[in-house]
Amino acid sequence: MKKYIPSDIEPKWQKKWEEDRLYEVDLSDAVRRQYILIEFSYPSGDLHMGHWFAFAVPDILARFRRMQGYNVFFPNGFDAFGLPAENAAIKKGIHPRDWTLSNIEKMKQQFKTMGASFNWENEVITCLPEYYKWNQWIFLKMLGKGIAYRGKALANWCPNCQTVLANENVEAGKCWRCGTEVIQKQVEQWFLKLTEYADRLLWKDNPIVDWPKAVREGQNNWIGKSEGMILDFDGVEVFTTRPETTDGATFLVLAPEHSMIGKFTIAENKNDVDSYIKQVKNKTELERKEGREKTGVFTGSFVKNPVSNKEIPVWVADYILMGYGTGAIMAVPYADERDKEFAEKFDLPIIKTSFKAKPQGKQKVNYHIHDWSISRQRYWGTPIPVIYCDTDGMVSVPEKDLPVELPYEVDYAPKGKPPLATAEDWVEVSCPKCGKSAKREVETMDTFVDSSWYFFRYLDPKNSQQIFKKEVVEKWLPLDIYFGGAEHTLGHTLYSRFFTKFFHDLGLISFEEYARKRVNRGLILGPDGQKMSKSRGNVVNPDEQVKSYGADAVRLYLAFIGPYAGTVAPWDNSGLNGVYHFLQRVWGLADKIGSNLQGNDLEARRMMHKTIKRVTEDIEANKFNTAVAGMMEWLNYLSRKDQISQDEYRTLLFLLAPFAPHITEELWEKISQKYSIHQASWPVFDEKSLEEEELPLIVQVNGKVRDVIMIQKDIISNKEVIEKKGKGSVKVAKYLEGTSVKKIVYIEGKVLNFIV
Ligand code: ANZ
Repeated sequence: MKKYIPSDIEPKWQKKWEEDRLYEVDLSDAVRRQYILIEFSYPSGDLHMGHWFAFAVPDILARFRRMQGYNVFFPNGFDAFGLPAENAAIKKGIHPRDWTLSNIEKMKQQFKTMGASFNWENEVITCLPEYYKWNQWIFLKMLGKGIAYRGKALANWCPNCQTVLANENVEAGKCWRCGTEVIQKQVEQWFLKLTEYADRLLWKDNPIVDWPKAVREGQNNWIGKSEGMILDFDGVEVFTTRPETTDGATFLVLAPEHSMIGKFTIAENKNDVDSYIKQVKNKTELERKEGREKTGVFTGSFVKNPVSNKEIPVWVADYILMGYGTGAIMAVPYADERDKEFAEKFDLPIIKTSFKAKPQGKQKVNYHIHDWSISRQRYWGTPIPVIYCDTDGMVSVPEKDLPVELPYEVDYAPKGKPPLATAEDWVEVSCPKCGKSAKREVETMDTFVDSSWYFFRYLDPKNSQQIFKKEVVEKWLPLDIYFGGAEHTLGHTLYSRFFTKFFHDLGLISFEEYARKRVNRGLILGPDGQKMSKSRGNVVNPDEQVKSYGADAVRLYLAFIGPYAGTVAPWDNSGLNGVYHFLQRVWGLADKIGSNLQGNDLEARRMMHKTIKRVTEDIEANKFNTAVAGMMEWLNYLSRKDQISQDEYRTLLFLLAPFAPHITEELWEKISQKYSIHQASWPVFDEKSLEEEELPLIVQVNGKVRDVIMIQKDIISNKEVIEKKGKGSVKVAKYLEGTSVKKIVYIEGKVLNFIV
């Protein structure tokens, strides 16, 4: 047979599969369904090795499930709004829309070289009006229910990007995108009321939903449920989780933003208090929480401790945050570390608490999670569908007028006001209520809104009348499995759960969790063991690897590199070479095909069924690496034989097909003249063939063990043959010599005893 040259076969099959719509799914048939999803990608314009690891490996599971007879839905799309497009536009003068759409085209071509079985016909691209119309629709529903609201809050503000940042987008006090120092600023913004769903978002024991413990705990900590009490100190409300320590409260602390500071500050202290408050302004929440050195200032006033009845001083300090509890605390330096540090620094009394104090107060549950700020002062996002009218105030855009399309012509260079404000023709509208001239909202939505519900839309992406058809969604969701990055533990995967619960409450769906199983994939590092990055020069380009070794080898290598969940492994070219060599051997093995397996070739049969079992169970557990190892071991065994059977070779191809779809299609066609291997049935293992065919049997003479012999399983109940075998043992024969056997006791499969 001619040589294995991947580039001769891969593009050919990719084209044919696409033409034949081989993976097309009938969504009306959900009897044996599997909805397998990978977090969609941002269209950066280049498919890197991280994408290959993210997408090519789960494709193994999708193909395997199809061969098992499941109706598999495996869509793909693009999370296409966001800052990089806008930054590229500012830098290079290309319009964000053009930049994004051409990147998508390029990436789709690259995706095709992977040979993955995506349902592209259900593609979702979030920056297109047919998608973001529904973001706006959801927003209006949320507005109607009070879940979306306009509020003012201290926000992380990036002076360079001119935008509000969510807490998780601030890394060590700096903007995650550009590295600029983040400042604190009071800004009006749109919020989604995550806090209203906080309790329902807490993970409780739920046996039907299989999410990693680290994700569930991470989300629960982020939500941060805390049960305590609100106590009153002369009109100041404090939140405490330790009311039994109230007798030890020796001072009160207000957050620098607290509204009662003015009331408590006496004239002599006013300058100090004002300058302290000013100085705190530039600190981020994180800096205040970590508080290397406690700082604060005395107001000059006192309040009464309701338990000890002592007058205690009122201080202002930035380790108290306005956004949590009531923004005021009773300080118990005897029991609380931070209060102790503060008391020591400012020489405040520390007195023993009885831990028995029982103050009057109200029970209160607090959550650390904040409402989700979703407004961005940027261009490339979903316009928020509200209109401001001098007469009617804020008015929703009527549903029939959706989508509010993003105008193409804007000046998106940062100017301290949102770029949409520069599109005057677009901004000016007539009020839907009174018809007088009014203005559109010029802020856009955080792109995390787009990704909070895209898995619903995949099921019905072209529906222009409804967000989705309930019947289809009820049949296909929750997802059977959701693959993604660990970085989305606090963010995307929680926001999606929130949207799902909101959809549930709207009556759109009957379930409340959108994914039965979540798998956080690992990470492929550069050959130097560092994160791949252009600046380090350690990037392995998948296109080049595919050119040299073929997509099948790259796929197989990525599957083999380690357990899919959590592996962090460096790229290793010799490993890629190794799997390439394996594929070559599979190719060459076709020359050894002889007659079919004979019934008595028990060992060969056992090896085959053992491998089927192993590969099947490993794929099911997302242990693609050990599945590959199983096939390698079997190949070694087969290679040692002069001849292998049709059955063996066919089975090897079937097991390998999800991993290396092109080579197996080619070989399958060669040996069987059939097409397509990807529509063939997954091999089923035969438990019987797995069993060892020999058993150990103890042979005794007068009850004493004289030998242990191996007997074939199929003769186990034939007493005559067993007796002969026993007598045939040299060790046993020694004791039987010169005696006469009076009786033979045989316990089937266990003991043979000669009584002499
Ligand atoms: C007295 C006390 C004694 C407290 C003690 C703790 C230990 P979690 O569990 O996070 O809810 N606190 C309340 N509001 C605060 C704010 N806005 N900024 C900073 N700290 C605040 O913690 C609640 C505890 O954190 C509260 O209980 C309060 O201090 C403090 F031995 O009250 B405690």
